[in-house]
Order: sequence, then C-alpha cells, then structure tokens
Amino acid sequence: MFGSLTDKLDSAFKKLRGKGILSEKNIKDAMREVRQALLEADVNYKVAKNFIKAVEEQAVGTEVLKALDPSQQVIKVVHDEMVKLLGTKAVPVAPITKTPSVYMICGLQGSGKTTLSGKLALDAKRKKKKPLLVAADNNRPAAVKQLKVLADSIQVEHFFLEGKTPPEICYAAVKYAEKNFIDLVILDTAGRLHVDDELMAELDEIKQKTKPDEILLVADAMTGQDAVNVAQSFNDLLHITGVVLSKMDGDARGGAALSIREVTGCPIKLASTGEKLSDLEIFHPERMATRILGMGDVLSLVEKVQENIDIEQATKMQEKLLKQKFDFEDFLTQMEQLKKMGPLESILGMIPGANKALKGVKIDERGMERMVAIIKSMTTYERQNPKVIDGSRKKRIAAGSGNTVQSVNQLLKQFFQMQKMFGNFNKKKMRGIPGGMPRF
Ligand SMILES: Nc1nc2c(ncn2[C@@H]2O[C@H](COP(=O)(O)OP(=O)(O)O)[C@@H](O)[C@H]2O)c(=O)[nH]1
Ligand SMILES: [Mg+2]
Repeated sequence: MFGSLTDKLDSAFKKLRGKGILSEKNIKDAMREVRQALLEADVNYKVAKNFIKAVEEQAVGTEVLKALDPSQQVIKVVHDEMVKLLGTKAVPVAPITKTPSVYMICGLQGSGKTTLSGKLALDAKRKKKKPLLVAADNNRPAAVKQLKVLADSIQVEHFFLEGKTPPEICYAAVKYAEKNFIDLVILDTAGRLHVDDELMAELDEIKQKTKPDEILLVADAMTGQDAVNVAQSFNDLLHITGVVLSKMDGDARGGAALSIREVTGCPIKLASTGEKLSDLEIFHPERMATRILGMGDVLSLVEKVQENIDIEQATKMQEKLLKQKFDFEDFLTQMEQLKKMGPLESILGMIPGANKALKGVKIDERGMERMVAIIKSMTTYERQNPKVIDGSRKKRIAAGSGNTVQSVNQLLKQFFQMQKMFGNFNKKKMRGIPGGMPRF
C-alpha cells in the first residue's frame, strides 16, 4: 500500500537527518520534495499545496529539541497534518440498531460495491446480526448472480425481484425485512462506467423510498484523483454519508486517500483491502498516516491478530509446543488461522521495518499451500504420530497430494527440527513464544 509514496517521503526526510538545526532553508528543501511526492501520488493539487503550507509554518516555528533528530520532528509535524487531512478520528458506520437498518452502497461499475456488500454482510453476521443482500440492479443478470453467489457463500439471505425496477426492488426489500426480523438491509445498487443523470435519478429514488441510515460511496483507491471526482459528483447529488476506499491492497498511490475527505468533506469510514470477504478495515486516520509514513501499523496488526487468532487455542498450542506434543493436526490449525488473516505480504507490511527489510522478498504462499496439501493427505493417525511415516506412507502421501516424496521429506524434516527447537526452549525453561506460532 502506497509503497512509492512512502519511499519518496522517506528520502525527503533523510536529507534532514543529522542536521544540527532546522533552518528555514532545509525545511523548505525537504518540503519541496514532499510536495513532489504527494503530486506524484496523485494528491489533489490544492490539497498538497495547503498541506505543505501548514507543515512549513509549524516546522519553522518549532524549537529544535536536543534529544531529537530534526528529521524526526518534521516527520511528527507531517504525520499530524496528515492525520488531519485524513479526518483526525475514525468515523464508524451507523450502528445496526433498527429492524432493519439500511445501508445503500453506490459507486461506479467495478469500484467494488458488490464485494463491499458481501463484506458488510459477513461483518454483520459476525456481530450476530441478520443481514439481507439486495440486488438493486436489473440491468445486468450477471451482477444479480454475482451477489447471489456471494450471499450463498456466507449463508446470507439474498433478495431480488425479476422484472421490477431497482427502486421497487429496494422498497420491497425493506418491507420484506421489516416482516422477517432482518437487522440490516444492504442495497447493492447498479453502477455505470461514468456518472450519469439517469443513474443519479435512480439512486435518488432509492434513497427517497428506503431512507438509508448510510449511503456509502465506494471509491477505487487505485484511480487516484478520478476517485475524488466521482465522490464529489455522488455527494453533490446524493449527499453521501461516507466513503469506502476499495482496493487499498493494490497499487493504490495514496492520492485518493489523501484528497477525498478534504475535497468532499465526507468522512472515509472503511477501507477495503482485498478480494476476500474478511478484508475490510475501519479507516483510522492516525494509523493510515503512520502507514503512509512507513512507520508500520502495529495497532492494525494487533487488531487483525486478535480477530483471527483464537487466543485460548494459541495458548494451548504453545503448551503443546513446549511439551513437544505439537503434531500435524495442530500445525494445520495454525496454518489455517494464518491464512484467515489474509495474504502474508499484507500482514508483514504492517510491521514496522518489515516493509524495508522484506523489500523484494516474495513470501512463498504456494509453498504453504503445498504443505497444507501434504498434511491433508495424511491419515489422522499419521498426523498425530508423524514418526510412523515410513517410505511407503511417504509415497502414498506424495501421490495423494500431487507432490514428490522429496517435498514430503522436506516437510517432515522441518517439522522435526521445529519440534526439537521447541524442546530445547523448554529445557532452558524459556516461556512466552508470541502466540505460539511456529515459523517456517
Ligand atoms: N484487490 C482488491 N480487489 C477488489 C477489492 N474490492 C473489489 N475487488 C475486485 O474488483 C472487482 C470488481 O468488484 P465488484 O465488487 O464486482 O465491483 P462492483 O461492480 O462495484 O460491484 C472484482 O474483481 C473484485 O474482486 C479490494 O478491496 N481489493
Ligand atoms: Mg456489482
């Protein structure tokens, strides 16, 4: 996320490092580079200009504290201004308190509306609420089907009426929800390639008929200033209640994230960070600024881990590890928990310093898949007693998982090494392996 912007900001700050004092001149020099970096990241011109002005004013006036490197002080000022630009505080989506609450999802075609609808439904389900996914698009049968497939995959109810207009469908969906104890109605509206009057009229009619608690605009973060313009048009006509930045995991350059709130005045409420339905984050201005500045995002990481890792189970695993009772069954559970957190690269990106240290390193996710396949081809007995896996068992496991005997050997070797390693830990009475997570 925002890799290139982060690098450029870092190189601008480097020039201030080790300077004894902050003179107006060296701040100005650094700020020129920061401004360039922002513009290259497709930040709105005016936004960048005001941003630099605010930073310069504060940085020049700041007394240099002896304990700090001047660059650190400037980074702090930039960070604080960036937090302001991003909205200062996280703004939550409307709570699901009514029966039903209504969220209307809008945006251009391909921006990620249907995906977000599914994510919101899954999130509601996790909160023990009953969502309803409404296909408010009668133009494209494929779009209706896509939502249906999504709904089925998370076992959520789906609503659609053949031959009706989107406003009629939405109105009927809310009525249906009232009678059927649905907590949250999610309206996945139709998109277009461009903002047009016909679409806006349709969306406005849906709004009038359903009185949504949230009108969320999905803006594709990869499109930079285009996303800002789209958000502005939607807001002018529809008065949206919040923006969701989608595809933040991709090559998003930062322009949309850094300009959209300032230009539209609408809060960014959520960030969509992947194609999987669990890839949804609350947008925290503070953490986002930290991430853009390459300081890592420890808080988000902690949250992600807490959400996806069962702490009790992790503690049990840790004990098993230390007693050398950890087997392939446990290993499989751990791998699956790791996988739930999303692509490893995106997790590592949140760890301070990892961004740089791991630059260009490709995480071998296929290797992990292979390990899982091999373990799944073992019988339960073998998983619990890996020592019994002899030559003929290895052959069977290899064939069953579509791997070579060599791969099976390698996995077993790593596994026994790990067991040995943790056994040594135990002998030295070392405790507190974080989360009990084995690393390969
Ligand atoms: N990488 C990534 N892809 C996304 C994200 N959200 C949506 N997509 C993908 O973008 C494409 C369009 O998404 P879709 O939800 O169908 O857009 P819609 O036309 O607005 O409903 C699909 O291939 C999605 O899988 C995201 O946050 N990250
Ligand atoms: Mg769609």
